Amino acid sequence: ESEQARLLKAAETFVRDYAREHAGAVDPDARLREIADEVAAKGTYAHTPEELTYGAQVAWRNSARCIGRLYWNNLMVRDLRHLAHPDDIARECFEHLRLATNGGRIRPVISVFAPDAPGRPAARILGEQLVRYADDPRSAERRARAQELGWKGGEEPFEVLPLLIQATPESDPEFYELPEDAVLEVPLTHPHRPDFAALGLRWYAVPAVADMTLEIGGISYPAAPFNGWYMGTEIGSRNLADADRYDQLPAVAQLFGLDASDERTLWRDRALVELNLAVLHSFARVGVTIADHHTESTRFLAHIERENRHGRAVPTDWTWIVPPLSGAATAVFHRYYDPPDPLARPAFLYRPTPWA
Ligand code: HEM
Ligand code: NRG
Repeated sequence: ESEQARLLKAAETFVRDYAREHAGAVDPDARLREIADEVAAKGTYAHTPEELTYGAQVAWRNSARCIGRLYWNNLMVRDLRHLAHPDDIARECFEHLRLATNGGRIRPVISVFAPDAPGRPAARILGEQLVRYADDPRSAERRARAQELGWKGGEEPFEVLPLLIQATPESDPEFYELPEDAVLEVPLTHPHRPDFAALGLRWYAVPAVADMTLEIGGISYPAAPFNGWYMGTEIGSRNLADADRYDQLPAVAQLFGLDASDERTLWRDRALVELNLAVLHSFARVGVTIADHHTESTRFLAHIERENRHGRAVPTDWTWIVPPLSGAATAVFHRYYDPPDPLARPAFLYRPTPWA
């Protein structure tokens, strides 16, 4: 099967889905003839702004690992397909963070930069998220890469890494320090323990995933960073708690005087609760949107009900949806789900390496 045949087939599925969900707004046959002409002439085609918005929103709706999908329809889609140069991408990533941060009232946003074209892959944003810290073991590779490129930093705890943007597989990435006004951070405090602040913990406000490819109607958008808001457990149960991340449970246990010499004191569990409580308390204290895992679980079940009323399944990966704290105490634990469909499109896809 030729590349063009594959593209046309994917476009057909997408355009017909779009038409079905926008009854009367478009004639899919006419639109598909237009796309066929464009593909014959150029080997690719361009989505209309409306198709791009719908495609990005449905990619979110299809994300089987995301508990936050109730608001899929409210994703703000920034059409930046005319931008392909790393300098422009960096500048608009900073603007993305400002728009998403919105003074603390986090808004879900996606910025869609130029797509891959036949024989001409688009630029890549290297690293998992727009904002990451240099001393997070998960970012060791990005930190080393930045330092190789001449970045002077990475000595202090919780230093924000520069963005790395690579224009082509052959060129070196460029690095861009994030402006201070683009990165809102939250110092962690505890509602009943003033000495918690002395742990020196903090986290950033906006989780903006930058290493997944948005695929819509056969077109790949590898530079399409997106964000929602945090669920507290992502920070309190994983980022700061995992032994191969910030590994803070021993320090928290010590602060609270827990007996860490015996697993049966459940010191890990008690430390996890205190840490998660501190995360939720701290974000609320400085007015930054964050969800607790009980509320987000209930919202997700409301999402399933609403989708089912619209005649749609909600493909769901239980192992990612159940929160990493008090799993069985949340509403999402106690049921089965529609199985994830790896072929569902539009989608956010992993890539084994930035250029694969
Ligand atoms: C995964 C929550 C918005 C797409 C997740 C995870 C959580 C979550 C807790 C699991 C992360 C992990 O365990 O590491 C939320 C919340 C949102 C939100 C509370 C608030 C609005 C979004 C948006 C998009 C999105 C706006 C895309 C437009 C995804 C995808 C994954 C995911 C693709 C899977 C990531 C992966 O496989 O690594 N989300 N999300 N989410 N979310 Fe959301
Ligand atoms: N667990 C990761 C973030 C993954 C995506 N989570 C979201 N996405 N909430 C972490 O940094 O902890 N989102 O788009 O809101």
